[in-house]
Amino acid sequence: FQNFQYFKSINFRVRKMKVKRTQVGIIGAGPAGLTLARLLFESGISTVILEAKDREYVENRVRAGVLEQGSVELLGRAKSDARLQSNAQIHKGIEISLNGDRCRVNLEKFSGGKHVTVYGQTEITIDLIEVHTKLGGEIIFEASNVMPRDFETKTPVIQYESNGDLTELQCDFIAGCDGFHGICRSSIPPSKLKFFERLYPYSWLGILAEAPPPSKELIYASHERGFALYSMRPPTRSRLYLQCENNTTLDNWPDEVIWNELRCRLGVKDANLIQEGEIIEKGVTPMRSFVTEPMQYGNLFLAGDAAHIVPPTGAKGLNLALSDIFYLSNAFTSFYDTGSTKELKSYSKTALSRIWKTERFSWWMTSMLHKASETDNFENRIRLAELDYLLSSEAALSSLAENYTGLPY
Ligand code: RFL
Ligand code: PHB
Repeated sequence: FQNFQYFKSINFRVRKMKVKRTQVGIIGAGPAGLTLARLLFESGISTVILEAKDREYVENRVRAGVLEQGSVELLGRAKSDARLQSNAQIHKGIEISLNGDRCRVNLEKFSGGKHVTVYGQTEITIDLIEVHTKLGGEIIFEASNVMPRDFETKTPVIQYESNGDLTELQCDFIAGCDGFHGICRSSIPPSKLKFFERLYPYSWLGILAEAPPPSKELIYASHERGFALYSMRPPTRSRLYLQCENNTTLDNWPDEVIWNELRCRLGVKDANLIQEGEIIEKGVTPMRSFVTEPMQYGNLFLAGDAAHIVPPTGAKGLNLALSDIFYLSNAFTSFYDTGSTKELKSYSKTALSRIWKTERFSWWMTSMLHKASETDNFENRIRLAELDYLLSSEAALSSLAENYTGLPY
C-alpha cells in the first residue's frame, strides 16, 4: 500500500518530457558559451545555449575590460566585433606605480609590436547575444534545473525546465561554459578530476563610476596601504579597484572612503588625476587561482571559468575563456568536417598548457603588486625587490609585456 501511495504521488508529479535535438548543447551564456555558439554557427554546426539567468541580468554584469589581440581576432571570427572596432581603445602601455611613483611600461616596444584593447565584457556580451539571436541562433534564458546527463555515452542529453516545460535536449556533445559555480564540473565524478587551488588573503573592492578617465592608460599601483587599479570603460566611465580584506562588507566602504583611499594609493602627485563621479556599481571579488584537470569527461567539455579561475590582476580570465573556445571550436569543426576526434581528444592537454602559463603570470602579478600580511615582512621585501627588478630590467619588462598582451595560441 505504501508503495502504491508513493507510485501515485510520483505519477501525479510526472510531466510530459519534450524532446529537442542539436549537435552541441552549450550550458552558460557568458563570453565562453556565446563565442562558442557564434563560431559553431558560422561553421554550420547547430547549438542551443541554456542560460540560468535572464537576458537583462547577463547583459548587465560588470566584469573584465582588457582584451588580448587573440581575443579580439576571435570575436572578429564570431562576427561580433562591429561595435568593438569602432568604440574600443587600443592601449600600447600600462603604468606601474610604487608608493606614488609612476613608471610607464611600453608594452608595444617590449612585446615586439603588440597591444591590448580596452572594451568592457558587458559590451562584448551584449554584442554576441545581439548578433547570435539576430542570425537565428537559439539562447534559452531563465532555463532552470539544467542537468547534463549520459555524457559518458555517445548520446548525451541536457535536461532542463523552461516556462514550465520539462525538456530533454539530445546532443552529440555538451560544452560546459557555466562558470565557476555552474553544474557541469560538479556533474563529473570527482574521482575523475584533479583540482589545484590557491586562495589569497585579500579581495578586490571594485567600483564603476560615472567619471571620465583622466589617465590614458591603466595604472597598477602597489602601495604600503595596499594595491589599487585604475581602469576605464571609455568614453565616460572609470573602473577602479582597491585591495581589501577578505571579510569586508560594502558597509565598510562609503563612497567618500573609497575616493580617499584611491587618491592615496594611486598616490598621484597631481591632485587632479582622480576625478570623482557617481558610483553606479560596487562589489567585492575574492581572489582565487584554480585549475581542473582534465577539462573533459566523455562527451562533456569544460571551458572558461567552469574549468579554471585566475585572480583578476593580470586581466586574464576572459581572455583564457576565449582561448579555450578557440581550441574547442576548432576541435568541433574538425570533427564535423572530417569525422576526426583527434583535436577533441587533445583539447584538454592543448588548452591546459596555455592555461598553466597564464595561471603563473596572474599569480606572479598578484603576489608582486598586493600587500602581503603585515607579519610577513620577508614576503613584503621580496615583492619590492621583484618590482625594483622588473622596472630596471629589459628582460623582465619583455616577459611582462609578452604575457600581458597574450601568449600565442
Ligand atoms: P561566466 O562569465 O561566469 O559565464 C557563465 C554563465 O553560465 C551561467 N550559469 C548557468 N547556466 C545554466 N545552468 C546553470 N546551472 C548555470 N550556472 C551558471 C551563468 O549565469 C553565466 O551566464 O563564465 P565564462 O563564459 O567562462 O567567462 C569567464 C569570464 O566571465 C571571467 O573569467 C572574467 O570576467 C574574469 N575577469 C577578467 N577577465 C579578463 O580577462 N580581464 C579582466 O580585466 C577581468 N577583470 C574579471 C575581472 C572578473 C571579475 N569578477 C567579478 C569575477 C574583474 C572582475 C571584478
Ligand atoms: C577592468 O577594467 O575591469 C580590469 C582591468 C585590468 C585588470 C582587471 C580588471 O587587471
